[in-house]
Amino acid sequence: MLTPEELHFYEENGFLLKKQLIPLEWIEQIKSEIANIHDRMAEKPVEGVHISWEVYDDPNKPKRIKQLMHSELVSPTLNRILRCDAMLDIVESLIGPDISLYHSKLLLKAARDGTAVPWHQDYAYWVREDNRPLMVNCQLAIDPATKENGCIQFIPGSHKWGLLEHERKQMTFGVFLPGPAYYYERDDAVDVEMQPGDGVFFSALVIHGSAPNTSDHDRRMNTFAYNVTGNNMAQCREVLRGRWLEQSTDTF
Ligand SMILES: O=C(O)CCC(=O)C(=O)O
Repeated sequence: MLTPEELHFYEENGFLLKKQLIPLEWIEQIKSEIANIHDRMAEKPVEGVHISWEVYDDPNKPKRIKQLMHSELVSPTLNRILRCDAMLDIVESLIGPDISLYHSKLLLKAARDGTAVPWHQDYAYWVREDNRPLMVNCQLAIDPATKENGCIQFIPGSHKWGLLEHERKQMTFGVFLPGPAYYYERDDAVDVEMQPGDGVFFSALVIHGSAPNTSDHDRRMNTFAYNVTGNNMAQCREVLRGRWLEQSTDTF
């Protein structure tokens, strides 16, 4: 559970870093479960998993995954983590006791080749009439995340600005805030550097993005997105905790 100070920080800033959220043994298991994932997915897709590939001008570059949606289907340990008490206790502090899985995705910003994520609010993707902006994300570090390899960045307090107008393009992370470029450095942004096992929780409305990976080190992260059960139920994958669990048939 979160301390009153941590809750206050989240309410004021729209994000909160929890150091050592998940034990390192579990992170090592994830690493072995996703070893060679780029080549494996290029060779043989897994049913139910949706891959967004990096797009390069250079046709000789190897195929690299930008985002792997429904990562719980490729990593049993991610599937275990998304429902573990260490995770759900914090989610409960942030959105209450009725928790559903919205989705789980790997963000595999590959060494040298991983591209930027433009500034956006997740709710710009998720907004629907039957979907209030109640969701919370947890981005879990599998590798160290640094400024050089493109750690996540937030605009503190921007979750209080409401949903802003976004531009839309037919591409992965194709919903983004208008600006001088797809991604650009902002003076009002804070970098959240992380060690393996750390997790950063953030609101559906906080503005975030990340720079390209200019280092020789992969920046593999997994974002778990949780929703209040009953809020846009059609988009949720599974009821995880709360009074709805007994009533539900588990998956949707
Ligand atoms: O991978 C990143 O740096 C950003 C990911 C993101 O936008 C998200 O998890 O919602």
